[in-house]
Amino acid sequence: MQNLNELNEKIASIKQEILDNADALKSSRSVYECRKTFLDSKKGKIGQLMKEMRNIPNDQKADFGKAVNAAKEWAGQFFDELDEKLKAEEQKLRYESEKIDISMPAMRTRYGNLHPITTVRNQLTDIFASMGFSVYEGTEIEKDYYNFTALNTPQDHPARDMQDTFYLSPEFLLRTQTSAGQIHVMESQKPPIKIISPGKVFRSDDDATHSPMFSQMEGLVVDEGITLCDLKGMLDLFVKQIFGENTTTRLRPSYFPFTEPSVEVDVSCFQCGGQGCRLCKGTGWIEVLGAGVVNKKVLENCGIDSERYSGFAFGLGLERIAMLKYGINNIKLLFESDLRVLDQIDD
Ligand code: FA5
Repeated sequence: MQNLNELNEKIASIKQEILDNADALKSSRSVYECRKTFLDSKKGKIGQLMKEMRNIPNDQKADFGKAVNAAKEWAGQFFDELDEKLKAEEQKLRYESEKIDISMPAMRTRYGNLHPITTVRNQLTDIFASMGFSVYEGTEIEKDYYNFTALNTPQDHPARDMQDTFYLSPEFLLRTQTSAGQIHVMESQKPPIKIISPGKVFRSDDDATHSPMFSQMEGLVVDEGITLCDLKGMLDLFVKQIFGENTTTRLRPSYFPFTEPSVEVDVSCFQCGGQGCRLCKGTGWIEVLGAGVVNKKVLENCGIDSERYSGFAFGLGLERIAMLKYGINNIKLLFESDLRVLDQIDD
């Protein structure tokens, strides 16, 4: 380039090129790229015009510089306006796409709930706590002595066959009943004693209503003058709270080595009110727990004066109570953690 005229022609053609390109610029990003093509101080088409300064006669240099700067300013303003317009459109589109309809129904939030066994255990604990019972938690691994011998079930006693036991060694086993806790409590506390002992127990037992691992809750009361009547009165109160006001109890003779006399406790069927239905197998009664008056030999094994003190004990299966309460016909459903089942049981 040799003079101002040539420069003006060049500037005019660059401006025209910018205007021609403008229609194709549809995003602020493309405006940014195009701006660089023309205005980048080193490689831009307008930026490079300044390099021509050295070929221009001295008396035209000032005008040349002004003309290039004016072109720069014009192009800068042109791109700024285009950029502003496109950014405004882009923001509008983004707002449209992110718009939230606050009148739409909310997405359902899933809440967890307690497992039915935990719920039943908490309910029973609350009921017994309100009657003045405190909680003793034993251990799942027990000595044979606490699980059997001290409970008046020595080696080769036929009653050991009633519970198929997982032995860990000749001395240690997985407790088969929370009754083992009775001995620990009576060894360490003096009467009056009033405890419940919930926990997991284990037996080699497996069908629709029996599981190798299940939960029991033991109850033990020892004091002066305790009789079977106290047991019956307490159970009457208990079953009304857990199964409903109209539920009554019935005691049937049974056998446990650690109670004498021993009873099975039935409740009147809370589904049919005693008329007979599928739940109670037409009998009007449902068996819920084993109980009895603490055998004198057990008190003596624990160093308690059996002439002065007497007691009652009971033991129930928490899965059995949960199955009755929630109409579950297979104990496995309680251990499979199938949400379709558990979701239906929310007390
Ligand atoms: C006992 O375990 C006695 N210790 C209960 C007891 C305590 C009697 C104090 C007297 C005084 P039994 O073996 O019947 O008794 O078990 C009690 C309850 O545990 C049963 O009624 C049943 O509901 C539940 N149960 C027994 N075996 C299983 C099993 N394999 N799976 C689920 N529940 C079971």
